[in-house]
Amino acid sequence: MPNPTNAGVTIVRGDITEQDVDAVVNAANSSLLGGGGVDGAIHRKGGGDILAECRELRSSSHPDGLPTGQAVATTAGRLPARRVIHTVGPVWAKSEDRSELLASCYRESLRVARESGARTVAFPAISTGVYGWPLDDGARIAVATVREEADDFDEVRFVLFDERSYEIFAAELSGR
Ligand code: AR6
Repeated sequence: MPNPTNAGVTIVRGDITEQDVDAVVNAANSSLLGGGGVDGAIHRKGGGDILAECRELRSSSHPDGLPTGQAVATTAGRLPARRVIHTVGPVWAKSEDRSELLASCYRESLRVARESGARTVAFPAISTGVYGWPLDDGARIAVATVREEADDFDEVRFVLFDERSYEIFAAELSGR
């Protein structure tokens, strides 16, 4: 059932690496070995333990990389969060509707969060940076998907890095 009241769904303007929550979600790529944007910031600030665990996951459960739309958890190293959940967003494509893959990132991240006992989770705006997803559509998918799952958590927080993405997510959450 969708959660029409946004109970437990919050929004802040800020940096995902500074969130003191049970789990922060990383907008990773399928290599799990780091990159730019959110991914770069998480590995830089979190330190080498996260990368070491990612390498282990690659050699054990995901030798071909993590498929788009899926999620895995690691330690959070030096970050204030307890866990990092790495998910791989779809690259935006005009010729193909990949919305279900983007929704899957939010859904699967929350499934992994739930399995690891997390009560508070923070998300960046997956795929809306390097992967080129239009912000308004990315916000619509993010909010709709998280609302369906938020009852299982004390808080699911959207962390938006810049004013424009904050405004777009805020408008989506308030139904404007
Ligand atoms: N905290 C919160 N949001 C941030 C931060 C931060 N520290 N830094 C950037 N953003 P992106 P993607 C915003 O590019 O589109 C990487 O190289 C940013 O403004 O991080 O899913 C990976 O390795 C944007 O709105 O992720 C992949 O190869 C949003 O976070 C690829 O980028 C997502 O931007 C993934 O691309």
